[in-house]
Amino acid sequence: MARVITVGAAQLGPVEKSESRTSVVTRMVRLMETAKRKRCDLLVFPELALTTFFPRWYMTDQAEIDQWFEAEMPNCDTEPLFDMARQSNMAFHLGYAELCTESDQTHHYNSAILVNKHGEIAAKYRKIHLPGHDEFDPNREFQHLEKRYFEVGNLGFPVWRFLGGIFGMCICNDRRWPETYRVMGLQGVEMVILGYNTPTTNSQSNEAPHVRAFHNLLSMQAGAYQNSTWVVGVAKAGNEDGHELMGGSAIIAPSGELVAQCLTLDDELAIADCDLDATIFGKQTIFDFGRHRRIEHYGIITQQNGVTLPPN
Ligand code: ING
Repeated sequence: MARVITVGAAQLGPVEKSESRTSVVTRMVRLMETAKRKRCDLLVFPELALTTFFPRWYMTDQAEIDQWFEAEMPNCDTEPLFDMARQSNMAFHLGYAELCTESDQTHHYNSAILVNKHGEIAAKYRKIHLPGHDEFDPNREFQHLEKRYFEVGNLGFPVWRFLGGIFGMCICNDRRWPETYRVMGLQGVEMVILGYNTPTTNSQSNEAPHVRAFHNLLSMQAGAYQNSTWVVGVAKAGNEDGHELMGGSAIIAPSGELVAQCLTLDDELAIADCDLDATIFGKQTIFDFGRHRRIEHYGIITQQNGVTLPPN
């Protein structure tokens, strides 16, 4: 019996500083309407979908920083997305900047949620691998201040039973770390969903843009293949106030093969029928962790962070 889910990668084009949440949500609802016509079961929006990629800007005033965050979810700006989910019988993924209060402390996370077909939040993830830096860096062509504006996610990499399968989430830079997929792979994940806002160029080197596009797919295709899971990676793309973000949103099969990809840097839908049962063969043969993985023979990991070099 196949467990086919029709997935829409809902890439967003640029969101500039001046664009309102209402305007962005209107664009997102339009993509949901198209996805409904194409019978999508799940629609995946990018990381920080509701605003411009504000970590590129150096800010010191907390009120100015907090304007980019959502204090509630859903809220009056995003409620139309939840309404569309209910009306369209369609689940969706949303990345956004989360402002929350936990035990009387205010926290700022780069977060993502899974919303079910009833418009209810079924899962939440908070970004763990925060790239960039926390103070203004004059040596960079542009800033990447995620370490300044977000705390490290405190929810780990859980998986959830969702839409008849096992789903997990990560966000952007998380996709570059093999641990991200393996931690979820060890929990039987069948589809990893992620959004990204990735600058087309490297602020610290003259890396060619095609290399960045290569690394984007390499990371996601490897994660998919090595854990026999679907991976859906969706960009916010295009030129935001003079800063280029790459596109390349993709739906990747458990074999690691590229099944669908967005071709533009605008609002665009790439759709694929994803059979969750396609994950079974890899999990029961080459990546049957129980039969083949021998972590007890890998040698002792002397430290969790940094590199342990061999003696000279
Ligand atoms: N963006 C980038 C990403 O990981 C980056 C930052 C790009 C880091 C390329 C290293 C190399 O895709 C976010 N938002 O994490």
